[in-house]
Amino acid sequence: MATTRQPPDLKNLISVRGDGGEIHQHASGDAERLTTAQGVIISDNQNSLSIGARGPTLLEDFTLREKIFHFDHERIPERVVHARGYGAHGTFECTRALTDVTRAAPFAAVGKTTEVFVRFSTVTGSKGSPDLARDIRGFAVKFYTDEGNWDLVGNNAPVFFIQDAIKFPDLIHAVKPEPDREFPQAASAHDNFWDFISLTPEAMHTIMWAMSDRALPRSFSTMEGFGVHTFRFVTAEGASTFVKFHWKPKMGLQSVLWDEAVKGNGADADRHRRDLWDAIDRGDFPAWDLGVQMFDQEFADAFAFDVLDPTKLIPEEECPVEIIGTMTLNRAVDNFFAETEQVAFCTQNVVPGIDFTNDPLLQGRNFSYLDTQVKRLGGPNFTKIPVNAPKGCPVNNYQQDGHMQTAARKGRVNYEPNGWGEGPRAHPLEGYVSYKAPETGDKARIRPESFADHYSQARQFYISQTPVEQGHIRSALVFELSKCAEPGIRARIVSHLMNIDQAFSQDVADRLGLDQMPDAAPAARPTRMDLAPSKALSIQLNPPESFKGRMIGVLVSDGTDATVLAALRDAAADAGVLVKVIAPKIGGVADSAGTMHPVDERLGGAPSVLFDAVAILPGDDPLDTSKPAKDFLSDAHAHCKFIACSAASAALFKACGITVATDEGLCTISDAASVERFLTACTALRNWPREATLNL
Ligand code: HDE
Repeated sequence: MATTRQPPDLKNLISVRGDGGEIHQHASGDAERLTTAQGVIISDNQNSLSIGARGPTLLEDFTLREKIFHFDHERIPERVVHARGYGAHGTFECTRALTDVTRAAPFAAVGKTTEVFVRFSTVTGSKGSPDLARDIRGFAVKFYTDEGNWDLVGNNAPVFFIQDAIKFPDLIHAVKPEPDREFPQAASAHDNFWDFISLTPEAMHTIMWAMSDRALPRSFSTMEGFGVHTFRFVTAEGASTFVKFHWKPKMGLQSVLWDEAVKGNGADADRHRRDLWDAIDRGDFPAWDLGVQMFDQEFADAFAFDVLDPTKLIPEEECPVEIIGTMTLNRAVDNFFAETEQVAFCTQNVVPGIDFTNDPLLQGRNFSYLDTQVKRLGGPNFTKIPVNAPKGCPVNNYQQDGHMQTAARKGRVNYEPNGWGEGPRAHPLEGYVSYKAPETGDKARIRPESFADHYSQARQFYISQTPVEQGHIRSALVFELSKCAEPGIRARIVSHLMNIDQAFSQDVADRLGLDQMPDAAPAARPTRMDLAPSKALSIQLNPPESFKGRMIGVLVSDGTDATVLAALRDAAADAGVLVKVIAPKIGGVADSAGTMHPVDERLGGAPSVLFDAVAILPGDDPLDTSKPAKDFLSDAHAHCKFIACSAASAALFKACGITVATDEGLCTISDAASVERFLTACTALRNWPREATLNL
């Protein structure tokens, strides 16, 4: 599948004589003909039509006018949120039929496949912002089912910052660049965001997710996805079961450290999209299991929180996640703009068998997404754009006209009912029927009492993390709040953290240099201390099964040991681990046997933050004198990565002040057996005990 580039066909470079003398231009030869949008073949794509070689350009040059006109209109408004995103096509395969709980088409039979399009995104940054911002990630899936399109527009966190849609514009205004100065970009570390959060206690649970390693995923394929809201499965008979959706990555969960993210964004701002593109290109298709938590009204009534409250999750220990299918992304887009930019997810796109609940955030979203698509895509016919059009079933209705209409009905009939005996009619049994939820109540603006506990699950998330992960949350808060110039904001946030955990808030306060602890924020409900830790909430307690799909950066120089390099390459290939060779010169590197090896990256151009583990295998070249080599090793060490070394790498280790003997993450490799041991050790992803020794 790897794409190779052909050099331009120089045979087609012909000479033509213009008034100004001899010039060169590319002629078509046997190639396809270049045309205008009207289909007229273009004779010259290099020179505008003018009077004389140095004279004025003519208004009648329709080729020039059309080309520039189209270019001037190439941009559409970027998404208000989730502007930075990347998509791919794939397939969902049902592994457990759910006909007893839903008539939803994708779950009709084991083995049934449904085409999907997925777009991952960050929330805050603009379209050109770096991939590894600290942020929640969007995880939006369009199922092209044979009963219409179903969009599951989720995030990589199962909870959200706010409980009611009416607060969304304020939340997003606060986190986006501040309006007078238009910075910071793709960052929540600024006064406006934390000011808003400090006055929004319901955000505390999601803040814990956003400050955790979850907000720095290693790649799209190592993060979970969640539908967030409670939805309904509905049977053909109209019976309803509540459901929460979970995507579980086959590669396992993995995140990076903040320092890696910062440096990685500089080294490769496109890291996540490149990772997805490359994985699909080499046939290493990213996959997720789809899991569901299903429960009835009785469970909902007994649950400690309101299942309609989007700031709450249901711990997997209380309601298991049952796997019902697998999604595999196996096809990159042909064109980013046509597909990824124009894809229009709408939460209200549901199919028979899936229905909404009264989650006020979901209700607001159902209203919002159509508006945003009309604004972005210019009219109501965006559903005809191929990436948005249903694939699994016909579209047949009387909607007509509007901007960019491409699917006009033939004939006289454009209304229903009609006496002509033509055209589509509704079908009461096959069509979408909403769940008959009985509703009563006063018309009023009321937040339910059952939404009032803002701290208990924030605490539950915190105590579910390993000590290392808890440390990362505290460091993230210290970093972010230190970027707030207004001391009062820092103190207000600490006053909320006090309701989550005393030692936690004290540590953050100490590291912020708060002169005295504030009073704890007044809590509408006291924090529950009895909620048990949930293992599923920790990344580190759920390590991957293997190191497959990860990447080792192998730093070599001329004379590198041929046997060790070959053993590492062979073992990595067997384990499905990628190897990138990094050397002082991109032109190639010679091993100890004199064999030349291609080099993937030049030292200095590929810092170790881009790799999951590294190997330092120098030859005769004095790598130890070079700063890029020292940075490569020091960073890998500081980021707790597994590091393979050889006898020849001792000088570089010494130059970096790293002692091999004291660290289990440092593995000397000399033959196939030791290489095997190194790769097995790498399955742990990081040697976390090292972090405590680093004094970061
Ligand atoms: Fe969105 N959201 N959102 N959102 N959202 C958009 O729609 C909105 C919310 C999510 O890859 C917009 O097409 C409101 C929660 C994703 O194209 C917009 C509210 C969750 C994506 C919009 C929310 C999401 C969006 C901007 C509060 C997780 C990217 C562009 C009521 C469950 C989809 C667009 C893609 C995009 C509105 C809250 C996820 C403006 C009003 C909660 C993954 O319509």
